[in-house]
Amino acid sequence: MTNQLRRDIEQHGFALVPQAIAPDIVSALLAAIETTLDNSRENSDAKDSDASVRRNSSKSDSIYAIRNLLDAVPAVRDAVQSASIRSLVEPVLKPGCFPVRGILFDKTPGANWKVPWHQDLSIAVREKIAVPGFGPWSVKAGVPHVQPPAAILEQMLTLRLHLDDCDETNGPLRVLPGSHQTGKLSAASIRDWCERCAPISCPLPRGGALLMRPLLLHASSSAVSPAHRRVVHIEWAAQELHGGLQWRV
Ligand SMILES: O=C(O)CCC(=O)C(=O)O
Repeated sequence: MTNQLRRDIEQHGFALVPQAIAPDIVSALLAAIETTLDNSRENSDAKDSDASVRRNSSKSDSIYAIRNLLDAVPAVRDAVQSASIRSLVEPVLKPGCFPVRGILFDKTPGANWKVPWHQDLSIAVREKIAVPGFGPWSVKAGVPHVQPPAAILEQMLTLRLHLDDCDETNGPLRVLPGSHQTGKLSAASIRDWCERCAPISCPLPRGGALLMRPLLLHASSSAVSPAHRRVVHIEWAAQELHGGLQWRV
């Protein structure tokens, strides 16, 4: 299974693991996330309410993402170090690999979003330092982000843990297999990929996981029957950055 996983990721840029984490880990993650969200809802009127919790307009019940997830929900940081999770990531990267960024994505009736075809090009770093090959820079939820050279993204892996059943009706991720192999793509190349490659939909049950390369083209539609679609998205790396730049871990 491990070899197949490695081959799928190398060749297609992704692999689906329908049973990746035990039900008790899913429940513990959900409880920890709910506690964070309850605290945020209580403070949603305060000026300094946590910028990591992303809401659709100002409605406190329509939360669609938590950025800086590894800091915002420490239980996620612990869970991703569990043997079941490391056994998925290590064979693809290497035993010393480490999580570098976490985001919770949710879709709900109040926040039923969609995203067009794109690659994940940004990484979170501790501080902005000008280094050749890195840029442009941005700030997301108070954290400096930069687009690194493709060679760094090619050595990373994203793990998407599903905390709810996600079928074709609630906006599963779609991917274009093989699109991770040709570096950062221009808008014209993305259009070209969309025309000539059949998308693969990635529905998964609660407790399932999608492993994917950040450079794999992916998109998702709004849910047809919106219900929670909570996904813990964790990016992993296995090498340090250079030129004084540091991962924000
Ligand atoms: O969860 C989704 O549907 C999309 C997430 C996304 O856009 C991303 O991982 O970059």
